[in-house]
Amino acid sequence: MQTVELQLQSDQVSPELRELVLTLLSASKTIADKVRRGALAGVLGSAAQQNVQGETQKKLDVIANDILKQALLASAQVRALASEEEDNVVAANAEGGYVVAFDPLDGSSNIDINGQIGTIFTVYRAQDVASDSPEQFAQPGSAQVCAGYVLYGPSTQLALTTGGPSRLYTLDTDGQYVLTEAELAIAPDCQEYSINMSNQRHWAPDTQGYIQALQAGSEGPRGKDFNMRWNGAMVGDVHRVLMRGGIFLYPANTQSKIHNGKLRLLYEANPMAMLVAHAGGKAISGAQKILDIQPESLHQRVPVILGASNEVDEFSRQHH
Ligand code: AHM
Ligand code: MG
Repeated sequence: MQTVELQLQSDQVSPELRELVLTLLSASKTIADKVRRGALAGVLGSAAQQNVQGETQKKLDVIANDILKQALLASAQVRALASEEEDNVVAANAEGGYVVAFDPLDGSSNIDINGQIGTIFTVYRAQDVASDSPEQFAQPGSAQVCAGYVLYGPSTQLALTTGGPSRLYTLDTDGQYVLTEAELAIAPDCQEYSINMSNQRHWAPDTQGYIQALQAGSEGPRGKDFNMRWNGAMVGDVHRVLMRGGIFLYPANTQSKIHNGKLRLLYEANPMAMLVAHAGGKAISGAQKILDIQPESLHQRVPVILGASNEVDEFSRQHH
């Protein structure tokens, strides 16, 4: 039995980063416990307040954010943190060598239906600027030292990379994350796609053409049938891609509110792009690799197309 603690040691992850990852995981276990108890823990429903992006927060968004924030503020390794649920960068320990960004509870609309939800996180090296400066996070995804998510599903699972392979762990009843897939690998070809079809009329013509070709199946230009799956939680949809392949898309949208896609670069697109890249897949925003994007603001949104490498290439070929 290989616990995440032992695996991080054998992967020669520095003691400081190890400590930081274990702090994140300890917080995730507290969240997992509340998620599991659901209505019994009084965590369902709306918090009757909005975040900086104008989204109504659920109680569990706020609870998960507070659990992670308190844990990270108490860590000697953390210089600053950023969260979907925090307007600005929050300063932590001036001596810390790392900064952490997270989406405390991804897939908020699944909370009240007992659907898949998760915590997405990423770690960068702290920069030589004020702890609470947005510059701490003005680093491209290629500079991430660690990325992962915890999926609160029928099992609680952790996908994690510290620069080597993307690995999968499962939370045991004794509170240990145990290695269950040493190297996740996304096959280059696929027959499954994941997209919110209700936005179809708002997509760019190239995106509409690409999806129409998939829908045409074996009679169309692609010459094969495709299936479609959509969890409504990125963490669940990307997990499926990591487990059995496929392509996930949240493309640009002509609706003004999500003109540049819905998903956030810092704490959604980048960590997922790193996990996918370290499992042999690709992640792009259109013309650019997600991991190459130079961030312009903390809560910046980007189109996300990720998964099977040949399928992502096929999407690119149809977008000029
Ligand atoms: P959230 O972080 O507030 O939960 O929003 C992000 C989620 C993603 O998990 C998911 O891919 C997307 O929003 C689904 O959005 P929609 O159903 O509006 O298309
Ligand atoms: Mg999210």
